[in-house]
Amino acid sequence: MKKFKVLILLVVIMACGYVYWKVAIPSHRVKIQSELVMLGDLDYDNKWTDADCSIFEKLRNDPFSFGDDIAFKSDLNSNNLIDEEDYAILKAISGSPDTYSALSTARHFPNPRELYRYMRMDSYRLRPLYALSYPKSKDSVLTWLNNFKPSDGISYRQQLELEVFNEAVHFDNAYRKRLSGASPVEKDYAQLKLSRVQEFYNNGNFYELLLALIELVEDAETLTMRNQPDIVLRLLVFRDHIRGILKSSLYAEFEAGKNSWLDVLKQLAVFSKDDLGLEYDFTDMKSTRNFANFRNYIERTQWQYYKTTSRKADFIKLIDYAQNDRRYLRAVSRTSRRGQDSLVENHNLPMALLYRYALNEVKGNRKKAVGVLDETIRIPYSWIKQIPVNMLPHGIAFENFLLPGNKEDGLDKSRHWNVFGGICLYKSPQEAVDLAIRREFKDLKDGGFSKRAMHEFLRDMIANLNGMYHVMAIDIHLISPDGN
Ligand SMILES: [Ca+2]
Ligand SMILES: [Ca+2]
Ligand SMILES: [Ca+2]
Repeated sequence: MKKFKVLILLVVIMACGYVYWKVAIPSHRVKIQSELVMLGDLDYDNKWTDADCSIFEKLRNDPFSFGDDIAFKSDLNSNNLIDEEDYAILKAISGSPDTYSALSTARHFPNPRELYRYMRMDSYRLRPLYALSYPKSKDSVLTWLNNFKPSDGISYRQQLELEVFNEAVHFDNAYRKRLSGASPVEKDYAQLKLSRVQEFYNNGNFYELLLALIELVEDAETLTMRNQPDIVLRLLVFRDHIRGILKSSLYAEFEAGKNSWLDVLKQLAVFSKDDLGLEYDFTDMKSTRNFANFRNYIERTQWQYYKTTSRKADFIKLIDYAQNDRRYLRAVSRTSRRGQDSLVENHNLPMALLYRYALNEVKGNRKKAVGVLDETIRIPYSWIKQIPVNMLPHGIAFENFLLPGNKEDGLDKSRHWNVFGGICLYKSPQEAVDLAIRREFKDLKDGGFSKRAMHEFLRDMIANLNGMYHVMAIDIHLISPDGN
């Protein structure tokens, strides 16, 4: 009996303890990890010293060899620019016994508390734009850079000018690092693009100038034929030949009804044989697999493995990037009216940027990066579930706003880019091209070989080839972070 009483007592005590714990003890309902960011402390020793000033000077010369975290901490006046005032503030506080005495010497000066930011560790931090006087502009390959000063102000045009200057400095640095190791083909390609840049500058077309510079930066920092089989470069040759078909008189005559679809495809077969050694007889095409499903091409378990082992945090970071990064947002905003981008030029740069970012997140594992992209391109199921079926739009905001494309493209080209790029990794570039041609041919046939279906056939092939080339050729370690 005594034992029973003790047991009851114990239960009562435990119940009271539980109630007290539930009701009286405060709990952290939201799990947020934050950190204290000390602006200007560029060497992370929790002090402002001359060492921080000398890092700032290095950053002035070669800003993009420093990561986003250092760039963020260099914006001491928090105006989203790395500018001369930031340097002046850093100089003043590093030479003072304390920040309050630095404050007393200047009328407009940050309060000490303004130099500390308490921030969520997973918050997206926009990299401030470089707006210092750039010492290497005098002998830059961009001859106009020396005289180019973004005008003061906060209008759309002035913002574009700031971004152009930032990207020009970015390119100047990347170009210097890449030049000695570049092959003659790479140098020729760069020269071609550089003359376009000059043209945009002369015309004052700052938006196109910005995108052309971003493209050049991406080429210089990541694109290489090093350690690649010869076929990778030939994918690009084949793509340019398909673009040539779209501009040819042969194609114009097909559009005018004077040529048949077979004439166009015979020309394509000549190129596929010359460029890649792949032969086709389009009067006798056999499809051996279910071409309706992309992933039937791929070792499905492997593909699934890479997708399911990707962390949720990677998807969130990629979406954060796509929603916030200035360069990506500029690139993805280049859209045109229906039918105006017949060579599928608007589409490639944003896809290459997304892929590079995903690659960085998964430490250079290409299969993983393709998996993360593939998962992000799909419409999140939970979104669909929230929308009544009869209200469900054809294209949901996610793909239309975060992914590139024109009115006629939707998410279609992005999937092509990514999936056929993935097939290069899982199988081989040859097999990827072969599957792409057969897949698109089936679409063409289903479309009754109409003008519209032919146009789509060629455009899809361009997107597929762009993906294949970039998935293979982008190397995120080409220029190492320490700038060597
Ligand atoms: Ca320091
Ligand atoms: Ca600043
Ligand atoms: Ca298609």
